[in-house]
Amino acid sequence: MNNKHPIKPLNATDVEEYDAIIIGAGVSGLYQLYKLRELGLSVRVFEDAQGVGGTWYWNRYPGCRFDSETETYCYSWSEELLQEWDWKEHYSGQPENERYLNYVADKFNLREDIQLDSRVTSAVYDESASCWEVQVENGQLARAQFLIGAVGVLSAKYVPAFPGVESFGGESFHTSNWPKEEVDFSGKRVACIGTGATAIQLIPIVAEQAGHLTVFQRTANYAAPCRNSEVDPEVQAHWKETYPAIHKKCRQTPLGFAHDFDPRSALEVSEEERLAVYEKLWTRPGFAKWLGNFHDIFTNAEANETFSEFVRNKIRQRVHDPEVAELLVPKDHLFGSKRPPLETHYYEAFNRDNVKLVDIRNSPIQSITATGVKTQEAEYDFDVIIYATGFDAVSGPLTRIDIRGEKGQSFKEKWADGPRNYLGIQAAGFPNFFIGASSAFINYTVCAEMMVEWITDCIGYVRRNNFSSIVPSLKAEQKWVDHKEEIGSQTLLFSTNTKNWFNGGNIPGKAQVIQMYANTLPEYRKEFNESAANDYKEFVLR
Ligand code: N01
Repeated sequence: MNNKHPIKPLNATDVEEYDAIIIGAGVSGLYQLYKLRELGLSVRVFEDAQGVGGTWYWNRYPGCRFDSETETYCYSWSEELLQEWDWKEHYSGQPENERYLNYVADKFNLREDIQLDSRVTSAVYDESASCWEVQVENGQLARAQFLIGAVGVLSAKYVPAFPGVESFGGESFHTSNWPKEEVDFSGKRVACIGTGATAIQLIPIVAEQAGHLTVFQRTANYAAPCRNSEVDPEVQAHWKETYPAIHKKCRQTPLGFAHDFDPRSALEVSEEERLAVYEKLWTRPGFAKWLGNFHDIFTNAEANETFSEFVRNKIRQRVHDPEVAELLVPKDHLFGSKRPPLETHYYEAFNRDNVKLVDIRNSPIQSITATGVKTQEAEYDFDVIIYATGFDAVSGPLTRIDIRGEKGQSFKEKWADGPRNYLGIQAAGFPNFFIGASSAFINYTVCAEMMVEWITDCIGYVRRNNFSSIVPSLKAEQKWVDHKEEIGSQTLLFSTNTKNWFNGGNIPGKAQVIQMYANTLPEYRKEFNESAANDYKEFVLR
């Protein structure tokens, strides 16, 4: 319960009325607005930020970029947009991604329905009227039959509760709340806490600018070369000619990308052949090393170990100091059991004289002091501390809003032991509330588009048939939760042995369960389609 913003009683007089309210103007929210307007609905989007873009608005730290191939990570839903927009890089950077989403907002006149700087603090379902009443931080109230939480999966930042965080006298930033103005690191003593995908993008750039950079690492990661480059005009033209085929392929591959797994097992070829395959994969850009690899590195630990060891040796070759190299070599998990970060000169940063790696696995951070960081073994002074410490993922962005469903039940309490929903899209007891953030992993854009389109069709069905509400049955929800667990237990990526945001293990005290749906995208789409084709029979329509 958010005491700072107590829920106002329903039936207040100054309440705005819409058909649908969307929380969030990121990749999902913008497309959802476009689709619901197409359906003829009056829509209001409330966005916390001062601009559109979601992830690509907030994460403006140096080095932030797509970790996925640009031509497969952009919107696929407007041929006109695809033809108009020229991408600059194969792994597009944050500034361009933010410009792109602003261009989308302008091109489709979306801004008139978006209210920026408007953080939603609560949403209460009014059973008698089958509608939601939403309260914004400024006290504004709005009601709508449908509520869509397009809040993203990685938007609730996580800062560990180190004692003394507030006492630090220098500048400090969380990577997902980075200032718009350039941060000047020149001559400064900088700390970076965390070595996840975000830190791995940021560290090489800050290392070049800072007087000195100290990196605090708890867990080493398998970072693979991004091999980003500019898009040649011929490639751009080819994309434009073949976008329908590129995006069709993304919709058909297991993980939503234009990569194909090698159908062989890593264990059925000779060691010589296996190494030759790995060397070739290593020269390719992006996720090819992961998603173009032998298929069983996803499911078979022995097969995966052959590639994990290959990557460990690549790290050892790049880092000059053998002790530092060994610290950077992951030994407690397998390659791809977390989404592998893509890097540019990450390991070389640790060869610089002005960069120091501090192992906080064996000597944890005890506190943040007025002047820096205190570990079990030493104290360090800094001018700047960067928290690259990740997110309370998937459930965090929703549970920080006080959402109340039927009979006043709290969404936060319902999800206390992990996400409970049907199809990743609706929760029993919360009619007309749709979770509009990617609930399958890997290519978030492909998944987000699929969910937006399903939600739109579902709302269209409800309205055409004069129903007032739709909500999954408890039975359907339980079946889905069990199914999600079973599918998740079959892949190394979601293994609960590895503590990461996919399984809630990165947040102390958070229930460790699979947060997302680990099935292939075609299977997921089939489940969506079947549900709609069967007149939403797993749902209660009133
Ligand atoms: O967050 P993370 P991230 N003491 O949770 C450390 C997406 N993404 O922002 O591993 C000390 O991966 C933590 O240590 P450990 C992508 O999907 C996409 O980097 O828990 N350290 C870890 O090193 C990615 O998966 C792009 O031991 C602490 C780090 O903080 C997701 O975002 C780019 C700590 C957090 O790593 C999240 O990545 C970047 C503590 N108490 C990110 N608590 C694209 O390119 C945490 N840490 C699209």
